[in-house]
Amino acid sequence: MIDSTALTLQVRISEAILGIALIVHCAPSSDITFRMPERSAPRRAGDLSRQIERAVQATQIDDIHTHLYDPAFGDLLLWGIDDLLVYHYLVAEALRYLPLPFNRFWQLSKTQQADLIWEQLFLQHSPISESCRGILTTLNALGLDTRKRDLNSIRRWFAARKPARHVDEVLDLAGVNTVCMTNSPFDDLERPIWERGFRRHPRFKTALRIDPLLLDWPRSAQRLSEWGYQVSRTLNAKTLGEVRRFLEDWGTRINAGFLMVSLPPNFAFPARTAAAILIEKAVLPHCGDTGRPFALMPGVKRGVNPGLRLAGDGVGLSTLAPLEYLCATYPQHKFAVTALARENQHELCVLARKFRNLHLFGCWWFTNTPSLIGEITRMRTELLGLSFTPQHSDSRVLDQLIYKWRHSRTVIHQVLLEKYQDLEDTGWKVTEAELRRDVQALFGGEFARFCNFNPQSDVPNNPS
Ligand code: RAT
Ligand code: ZN
Repeated sequence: MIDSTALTLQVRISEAILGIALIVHCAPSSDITFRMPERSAPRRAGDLSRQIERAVQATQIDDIHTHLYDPAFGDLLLWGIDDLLVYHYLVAEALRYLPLPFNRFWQLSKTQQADLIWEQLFLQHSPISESCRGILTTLNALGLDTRKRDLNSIRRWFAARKPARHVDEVLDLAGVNTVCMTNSPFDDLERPIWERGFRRHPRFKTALRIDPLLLDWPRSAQRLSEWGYQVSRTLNAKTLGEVRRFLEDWGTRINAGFLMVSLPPNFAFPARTAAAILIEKAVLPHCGDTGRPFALMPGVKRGVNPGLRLAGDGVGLSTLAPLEYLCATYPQHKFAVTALARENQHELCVLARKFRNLHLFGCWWFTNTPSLIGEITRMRTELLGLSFTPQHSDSRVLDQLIYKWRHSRTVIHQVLLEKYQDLEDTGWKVTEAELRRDVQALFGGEFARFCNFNPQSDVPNNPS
């Protein structure tokens, strides 16, 4: 006896077969063969998830933007529990609770600030924000017992670490191969170390950061002239030539992989501003000569609340027309971009589809939270496939590499699982070797390809 469910199923199958027969019949004669959707022996979701997890965990990351320093820079390389606690992301959160004038907070020692932040964000309230959770992920991964809530024993544990060994152990624990520093000749603590020279750590790469040069030309003109460059405040041909010499000197001295600048939301290009003139007449010629990409980070409103110091910067929606202009007008140049505003992400993806000299990277700063990494990475894969770099850590404290990458890896795994699951539903099979290849592309391979790619030797852009 056939029950009604089986009967309905049989009718549906017959309808489906009839539908396919009609399509085949009506289709113009071709060598396309039609068949029922492939459903045989699908890989179990658990297996696929494990394979992706293996690829995501095993792939060593090239972290393309951090604020860490080569250990040769001594105290400039921050690490340990107090530096973790006084990270400006946590300062902003703690000062929301602390009944203390900002200047009183800044007068305290680092240890006192850390004590207050621990008290407010970990003991008086549950530490559920991304930055707080990050500290606990880090401590837990390092083998410390977070249940004890004992700040002083955590301090003692770090005090017993040997910095030189700690660096490699943290990088290894974080699954990070190399980190790219943010190197600024305008930083008075950093500059003399470069001038003196030192033996480079092979896992620390360099990027030349030029915010002051572009965003505060009067002050930078003064500094460049102190350093022997013949510049005037007027951006005439001689001055621009000297700025190029400065970029050349520092690009070579630090062996910079690329140049970087963060920009306000209203950045304009082309324009008669010092920033736009310097970009057009010094930065882009330098990048053209050397093949170095220019990384732009639009959307930061500096000093929205200056009393908070480093924690006082905000976000604004950027106009991306200047970026479109740059990509279209300088097809031989390479632009790497991360935008701070969530609302800029979709337009940016569409722009990257139009211009292959544009590489999108990272979920920057306020977008480096699990929910936004998920959203942005999903959108990027849907519009760009694998031709982008989903994340950079922006770590300022060495140990942060552990949590920033643990948290990001988890989200990237989830997004990839969804995407490969969708592929499997079509009958397409991705091998484990292909999964590893794809993850390597996302974790630094694609950025390396972009940096080495020479747009001049290839056919022009072909917008889709
Ligand atoms: O994320 C941060 O730590 C910010 O303070 C900025 O440094 C930002 O990442 C930048 O590079 O300007
Ligand atoms: Zn940064």
